[in-house]
Amino acid sequence: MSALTASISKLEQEKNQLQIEKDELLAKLATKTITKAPEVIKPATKAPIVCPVDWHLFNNSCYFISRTTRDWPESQSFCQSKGGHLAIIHTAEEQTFLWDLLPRGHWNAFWFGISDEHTEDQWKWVDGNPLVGGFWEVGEPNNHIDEDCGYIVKTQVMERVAIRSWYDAPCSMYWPFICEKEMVAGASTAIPH
Ligand SMILES: [Ca+2]
Ligand SMILES: [Ca+2]
Repeated sequence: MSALTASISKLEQEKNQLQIEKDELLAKLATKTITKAPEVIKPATKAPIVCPVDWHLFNNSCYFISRTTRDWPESQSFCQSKGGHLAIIHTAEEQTFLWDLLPRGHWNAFWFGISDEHTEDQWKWVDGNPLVGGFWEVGEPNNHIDEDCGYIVKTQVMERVAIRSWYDAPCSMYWPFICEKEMVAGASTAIPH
């Protein structure tokens, strides 16, 4: 009888030990399942912005330097027909990027997206925001002959610099112009012809 009791006691000990091992194995399995899950989720990669032919990428915008001439309102209409607007230039880096794209000439002038046509000497961008700072030539803007539209000049004179190249002129002048179109990474880059 006592031998039988001892046998039962031994079997119960073995049962308890097996229960402990089973719990440990289940715990290990649970850990493996949890740590494996994140590997399945990969971060989505954004497609890079690609500008159409004749458009140039800077930050998240594409820029177009026209070869034809228009007055300032027609220039803005042309840019809008491409889903953009006359260029809005906020930083010296952006100004310098555009300057480097422009060809030199006797008096090469290019409209961009600023005017004071609504209130004299209150310069506004084509998106309605007021100008802060700017890259005017010394003595400009001077409203010399009722001048309400902004343009950039690049000449053969090498001393001229990007950050002092803005002038004002009558909006009816016919000049080439600079369009800008803000782009969204991964979105369609189609620009209507
Ligand atoms: Ca003016
Ligand atoms: Ca002027």
